Amino acid sequence: MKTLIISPTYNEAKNIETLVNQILGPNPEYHLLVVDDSSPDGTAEIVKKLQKQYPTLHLEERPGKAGLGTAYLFGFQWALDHDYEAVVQMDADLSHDPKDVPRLIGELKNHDLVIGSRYVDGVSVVNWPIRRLILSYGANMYSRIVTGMPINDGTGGFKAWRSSTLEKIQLKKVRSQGYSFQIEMNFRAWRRDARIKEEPIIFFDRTVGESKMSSSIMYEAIWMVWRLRIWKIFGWI
Ligand SMILES: Nc1nc2c(ncn2[C@@H]2O[C@H](COP(=O)(O)OP(=O)(O)OP(=O)(O)O)[C@@H](O)[C@H]2O)c(=O)[nH]1
Ligand SMILES: [Mg+2]
Repeated sequence: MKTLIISPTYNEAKNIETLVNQILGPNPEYHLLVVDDSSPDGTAEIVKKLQKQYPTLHLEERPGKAGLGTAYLFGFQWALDHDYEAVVQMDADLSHDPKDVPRLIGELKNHDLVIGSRYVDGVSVVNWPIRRLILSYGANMYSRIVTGMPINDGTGGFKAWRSSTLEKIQLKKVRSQGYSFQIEMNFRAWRRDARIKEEPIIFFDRTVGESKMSSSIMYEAIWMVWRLRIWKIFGWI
C-alpha cells in the first residue's frame, strides 16, 4: 500500500531530525509529510535541509499555530488528494516509536483503523508523571462510558488509517482540536462501521521540547463526548 505518515509540528526542532531519520532511514518506501505551523524555532528549515537527503520527505507550512486537529485534517486531505492508500498519524516528539509504524500498517490488511494503544494489557506508558497518567486513563474511561464506543485508548494520537475510511468520514465536519479530535475521528469511523483494532504500543513521554497541553484542551474533551452522544441519538453523525 502506498503509505503516507503525517506528523504535525510546532517547535520540534530538537526532535524532527531524529524522527525523520528513524522513519525514512529504514523504510525509504514510506512518504512522510510534516505539517509545520511556522514554528519559531526553525523546525521547517531542518526539514528542508533533510529533504535533500530524503526524496519522499514532504513539508507543508501553514502561516501560524492553528491547532493539532486542523493540522491533521490538512494532512489527511493532502493524503487523499495525492492518492495514498494508507495514512499513519504520529506525534513528532518521539512519544510514538517509529519502529511500531510497520506493525500498525500491517494490521491494516484486515482493519480500517488501527489505534496504537497504551491501554490494551494494563498500561504501557514510560516516564509520565502519575497525575498525567491518571488524567489520561480517567479521560478514556469517561469517554468510553459517555460515547459507548468500545475503545480503551480513544485519546491516543498514533494511528493507521485506510484512506477509504478517511474518505467516508466527512473531514470538513470534524470540529474538535485537542484530545477530543482523536475521540471524534474514532467515533466517526465507528459510526461508519469501520473495523477498528487496538494494537499495543509503548508511549514515551517527550524528553525534549515543550508540551502544548492546556486546560482548554481538557474542557473541550469533556463537552465533546456529550455532543457526540447527542449527535448520535439524533442521527447527525
Ligand atoms: N502543526 C501543528 N502541530 C502541533 C500543534 N500543536 C501541537 N502540535 C504537534 O502535535 C504533536 C503533539 O503535541 P504535544 O505538544 O506533544 O502534545 P501532547 O503529546 O499532548 O503533550 P506532551 O507530549 O506532554 O508535550 C507534536 O508533534 C506537536 O509538535 C499545532 O498547533 N500545529
Ligand atoms: Mg507529546
